[in-house]
Amino acid sequence: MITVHYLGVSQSERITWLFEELGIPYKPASLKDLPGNDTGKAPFIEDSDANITLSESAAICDYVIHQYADGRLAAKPGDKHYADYLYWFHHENSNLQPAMVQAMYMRFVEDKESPTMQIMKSRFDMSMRNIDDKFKDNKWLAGEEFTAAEIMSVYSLTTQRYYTPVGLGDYKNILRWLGDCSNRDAYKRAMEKSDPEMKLLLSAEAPEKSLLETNGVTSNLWKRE
Ligand SMILES: N[C@@H](CCC(=O)N[C@@H](CS)C(=O)NCC(=O)O)C(=O)O
Repeated sequence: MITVHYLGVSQSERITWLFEELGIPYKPASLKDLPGNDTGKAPFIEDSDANITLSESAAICDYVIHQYADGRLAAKPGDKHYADYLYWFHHENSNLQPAMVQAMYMRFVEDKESPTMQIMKSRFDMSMRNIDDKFKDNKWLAGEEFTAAEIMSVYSLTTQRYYTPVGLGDYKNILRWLGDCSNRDAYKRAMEKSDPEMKLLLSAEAPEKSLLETNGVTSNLWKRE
């Protein structure tokens, strides 16, 4: 049995969603100080059958998909969309999430017109435009099927916006895709289990303030009304 250690309002939601999509039993548990979790971050899994512990969402997705699900939700070498799958699966933690985290801190820089800020802003805009453009002619990130690339990517454009309050009004294609992802029963189940109190950020509107400005997750900003 795999125990999924998670934190609320966090990237951990990817992993509960993964398990719900695959229909594999798992034990949800909150994150605590555990041997093997050297960075202290969530998500973190313990696989008691294999005597394995693992952090990093992308590594956990790959591990569970290939160890327990015969590669479901991943493209395989030789598949038409294999390269697309690899690109978008890794794009999240190497491009989109770092862009979101940078933008989260940019809010606190006073001189918004400085050359550094201009460069960072244009990189952020480019990253968002890149993903929106992807959905102009594509329902999903990698071909005709929903894949783990979706599971990796949704967090940055939804829950992360409690930390980086970015509106999505200029990104209609992203909004359509978020609607398709969030309509999945597995997504609904996962969010209900891992963040039952959280209002989901699925529309264009973002909170006015970041959780960094309002007492973090102890604030009421992220709670359902
Ligand atoms: N790259 C990691 C990021 C993990 C991460 O940053 N998790 C945050 C929550 S979103 C965390 O555990 N923060 C607690 C802390 O830093 O103490 C992944 O994809 O799993």
